[in-house]
Amino acid sequence: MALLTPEDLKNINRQLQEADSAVRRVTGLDIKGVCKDFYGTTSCGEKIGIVPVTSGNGIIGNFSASLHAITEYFGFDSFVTNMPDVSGYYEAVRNGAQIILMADDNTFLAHNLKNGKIANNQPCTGIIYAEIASRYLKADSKDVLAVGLGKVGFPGVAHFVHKGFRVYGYDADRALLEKTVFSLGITPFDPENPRKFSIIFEATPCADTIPEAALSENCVISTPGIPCAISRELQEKYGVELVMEPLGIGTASMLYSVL
Ligand code: NAI
Ligand code: PYL
Ligand code: MG
Repeated sequence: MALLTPEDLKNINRQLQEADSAVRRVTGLDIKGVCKDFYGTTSCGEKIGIVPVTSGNGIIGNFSASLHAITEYFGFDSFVTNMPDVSGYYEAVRNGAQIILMADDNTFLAHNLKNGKIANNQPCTGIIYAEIASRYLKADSKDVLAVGLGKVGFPGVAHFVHKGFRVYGYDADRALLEKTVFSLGITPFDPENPRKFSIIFEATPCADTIPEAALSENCVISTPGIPCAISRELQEKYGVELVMEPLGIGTASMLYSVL
């Protein structure tokens, strides 16, 4: 998994506010509104315990603090444990946490201890970015370009297919592309022979993954991928509506899915 850096998480409150404005322009609802509507759940200020985890590459600077800011932004009552790992988990439960948030290098989970529901960040992120893009108020068709079909991208693409969108998919890994074409019935996108889209979904760990020829004027690019899939110049040239944020939208999706 491509890991976040402390730099990605700088000014998380500002990044969240900007993402909220973009989601409102794209869908007419804010992030919370899309999550509530999609999952059919509402939050009542549940208590969340955030447990830092030291295994593998260890603690990421700003990670727990960002989760604290994000969960408070969405109206939850959260705290970061003083101790990491198993001791932190014990501390979170003893201090009344209803939901646990914790991540190692492979899995970022939300576990609701009251109802037993558990969520994984990768599918929750793919699904909510796809859901946001699928609601684009100015979309000119139900055609979607999806770039990156991995652990975040695949569930996002499956979600578009489930909602009746025609997905044109691309991944640099030819075998993965063929597998996805076969399992989800999508159409392979040929970057050598591109066409324009008003809805684009991207989930890769690379920059500049979307060919200019695929951009239509005022298209939406909904992308959890870090770094950004498109340069600022192209964004401005085509008036792209960019939905991109490093942690909060996916975390909101996880939390609303376990309420
Ligand atoms: P993954 O490694 O499972 O999938 C990435 C896919 O992108 C791979 O299949 C790879 O072949 C493909 N790819 C790489 N370069 C490409 C290119 N130039 N053109 C087309 N395809 C290309 O990774 P995963 O877990 O799906 O994560 C994707 C990105 O999403 C990462 O940058 C990760 O950090 C980010 N992420 C962001 C979150 C958020 O809340 N914003 C949450 C979770 C992940
Ligand atoms: C959840 C993110 C989104 C992108 N990549 C994923 C990532 O960076 N995962 C690793 C999270 C590790 C957290 C670390 C800590 O500070 O507790 N163990
Ligand atoms: Mg990217």
